[in-house]
Amino acid sequence: PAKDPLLNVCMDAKHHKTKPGPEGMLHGQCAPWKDNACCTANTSSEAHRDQSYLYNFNWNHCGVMPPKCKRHFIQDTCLYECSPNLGPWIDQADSSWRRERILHVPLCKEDCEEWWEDCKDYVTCKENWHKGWNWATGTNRCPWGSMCRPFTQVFPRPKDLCEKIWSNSYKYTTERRGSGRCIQLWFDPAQGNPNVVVAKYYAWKKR
Ligand code: FOL
Repeated sequence: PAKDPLLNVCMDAKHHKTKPGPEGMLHGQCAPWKDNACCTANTSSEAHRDQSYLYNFNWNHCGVMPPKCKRHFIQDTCLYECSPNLGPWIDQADSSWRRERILHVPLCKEDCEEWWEDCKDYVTCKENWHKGWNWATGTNRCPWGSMCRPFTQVFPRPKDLCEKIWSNSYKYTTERRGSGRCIQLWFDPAQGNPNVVVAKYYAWKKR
């Protein structure tokens, strides 16, 4: 049978490999993708650094981001850079830094809710972290006129966080982890990558 172009692919973005494949050593939280990944080992290490060269992005733009919150952003970076199972949601991006993006990836309810819960004590000045920063110093700082406000004010509900922060990369769902109907940020690779069947299901639905 012809191979489905929505399955087992990498998006054409800033740091992605052209095709997925095994990576002997992926760093830390990106290790679950090592058997088949769109990221290199180097990208996986950078995903764990503050102001890594990936996007020069500063997580600490309103004070230090607590580790329990930061781990979710690291996991998001690992999924975004490493997952070969996002094909059904790859879309054209009209931007200077990437040709393709992800749009409306159905995120499992628990992954979104735990992310929001663990970041409640943090503070930010922006709802959309893709656009509108002050980059004058080489890293993102809060734009003039914006104020650092509690996460719970900027993102009143988990859905607001997961959908708005990266310009609708994710869609909030009520699907549960393990259902085969939503993408998991977190998984135990001992049972294989649960997102493989999710991509197959949505690729089939799109026919
Ligand atoms: N995670 C997920 N899930 N989806 C994503 O799309 C995603 N993207 C990033 C990281 N994790 C992600 C990349 N993040 C800029 C800001 C953030 C960023 C990449 C680039 C940036 O340079 N913003 C400029 C506008 C650049 C432009 O659009 O031309 C700015 O105005 O702040």
